[in-house]
Amino acid sequence: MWGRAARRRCPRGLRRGREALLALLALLALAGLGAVLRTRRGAGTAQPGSPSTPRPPRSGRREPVLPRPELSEDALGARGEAVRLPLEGVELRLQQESIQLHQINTYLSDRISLHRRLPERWNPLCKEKKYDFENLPRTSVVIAFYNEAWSTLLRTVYSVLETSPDILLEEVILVDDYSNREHLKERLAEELSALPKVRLIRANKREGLVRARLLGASMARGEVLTFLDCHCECHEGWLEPLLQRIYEKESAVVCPVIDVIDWNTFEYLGNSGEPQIGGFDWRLVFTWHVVPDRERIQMRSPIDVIRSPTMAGGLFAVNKNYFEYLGSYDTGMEVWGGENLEFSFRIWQCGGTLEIHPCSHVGHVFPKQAPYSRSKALANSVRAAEVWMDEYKEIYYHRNPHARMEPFGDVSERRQLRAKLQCKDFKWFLDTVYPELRVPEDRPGFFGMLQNKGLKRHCLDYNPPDENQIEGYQVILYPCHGTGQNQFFEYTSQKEIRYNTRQPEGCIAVEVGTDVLIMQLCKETVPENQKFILEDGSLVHEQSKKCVQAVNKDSSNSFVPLLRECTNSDHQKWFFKENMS
Ligand code: LR7
Ligand code: MN
Repeated sequence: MWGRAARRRCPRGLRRGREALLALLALLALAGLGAVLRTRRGAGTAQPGSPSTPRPPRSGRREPVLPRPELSEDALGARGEAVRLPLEGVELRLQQESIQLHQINTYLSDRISLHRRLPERWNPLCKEKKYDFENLPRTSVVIAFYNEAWSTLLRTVYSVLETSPDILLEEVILVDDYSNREHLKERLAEELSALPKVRLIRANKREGLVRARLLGASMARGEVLTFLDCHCECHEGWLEPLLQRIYEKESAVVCPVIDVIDWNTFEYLGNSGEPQIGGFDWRLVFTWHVVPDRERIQMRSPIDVIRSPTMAGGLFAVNKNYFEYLGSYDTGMEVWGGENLEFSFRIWQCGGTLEIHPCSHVGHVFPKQAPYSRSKALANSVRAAEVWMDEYKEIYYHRNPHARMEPFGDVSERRQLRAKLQCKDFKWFLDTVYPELRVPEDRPGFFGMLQNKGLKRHCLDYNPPDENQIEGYQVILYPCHGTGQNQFFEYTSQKEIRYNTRQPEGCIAVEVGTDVLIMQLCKETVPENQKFILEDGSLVHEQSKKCVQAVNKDSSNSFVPLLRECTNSDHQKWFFKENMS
């Protein structure tokens, strides 16, 4: 059962969940959504499957829905290896244009088979795992897409059909989120109509991925919903572990391991070792990190599920009734972003678990850069913070002063949902689910931009070339911009100057014998070279007893922070500011 609130009110809550979804559907339809709203098969779908509620054994094939067509060994990228086409002239230009348009090398993708095989990327133990095929719940796979390239979209569909056991796959629902590319119109409908179990529905205005997915979910007949992005490739055996886990535990939301497909070479990367789990930093940016020991000692084997504080967002399976009970998604979220952390917080705080199954692998093409505007992500994150983070939302706002100004709409319904489900608070989440995340002190007057007094509006700034590898570069000075990010620092009671908009956190340091400020990773016990004393505006490096000064760089007009003998000059004075006002 589904935890405290659920145990008492589950059937009612369920019905209400469904009513709410139907009401939402009606609303969406009114708003002009869902040109092809077909009636759902019976409003009362089966009760969620679990060992305690056995369903009559089903028959069906364990083989995939479709067989993989023969493919010659030397076909391009036929086994997931990297491909680089030797192009010149017109062809090279076409390839570049395709990258320009999709931020993915779709010129190459179009030349790789839609039915290619993938190299084995799972733990060998996964092959020996047995599944209750006859008893497992069936799933609807829901794939929303917006202006996706032909071959990446079709390869996703074929890979689902060619890797999913027939007996487990109810259907594949493709939701066109009001794309305007020609190839996604009649031609796509025609191509898909020839495929078994595949349905195509179209929004008739741009809904964004949250409402597009919900439109698909509202039509789903399967007991489980499995969401995928529209540029994925499923690895052999990806589906069984997800469904088996949900069969064992209805309130488990289960993600596959996400392997990387290179946007330029279409190489299928990833490994059979231990997967990474999801976290976030205090800007509410999703992060990956290694499995903590506290989790590893709980696992009964290397192929046991791994609990994860958050999910990346696009690829997961959930019992459909449980998804509705949990409040599906926040329909006030637009386009892209934020829904993954919102859902992660909600799963944990409201009694579910979020897990990654090491035996389920799915590849995802990470584009070169975002192919469409994602400016709504900020408002979406604010909605998540406002509903789920309690007073900890301030830590987020400190690092994104602009978020405080962002109009985020009405979240009262989502707060009511939280109350109705009697969800736990964010402190519980941090303490229990994500203890690795340090909670900043953010003492008044000791966080924000660190501005120099002698210069006009110049602030400490750190701009790592690689977001995921922040240590090693020099701290600089830059005109204050007031948007947090690279200019956000926190001075702690442990005398560190923390650069903690990222995970893992950086700490400003000075190597012995040098006078430059560089970034290192923070440590459990603060190293001597990371200690600073901030007093009366002076910033003294404790180990060297020298002061941080804005120093004119080779008599140009630009300044850098360096250690100098203390003089009390304004160029050695620093003060924290929260925003530009
Ligand atoms: O307006 C839109 N309408 C849509 O239907 C915008 C997007 N979409 C579709 C889109 O075509 C795609 O199928 O929604 C899906 C996700 O959009 P992407 O692929 O542009 O997103 P992403 O892969 O860059 O981003 C990740 O974070 C998102 C936050 O909102 C979503 O949760 C994505 O599903 C998620 N992707 C993954 O988790 C795959 C692994 C990436 C990582 C880490
Ligand atoms: Mn994606």
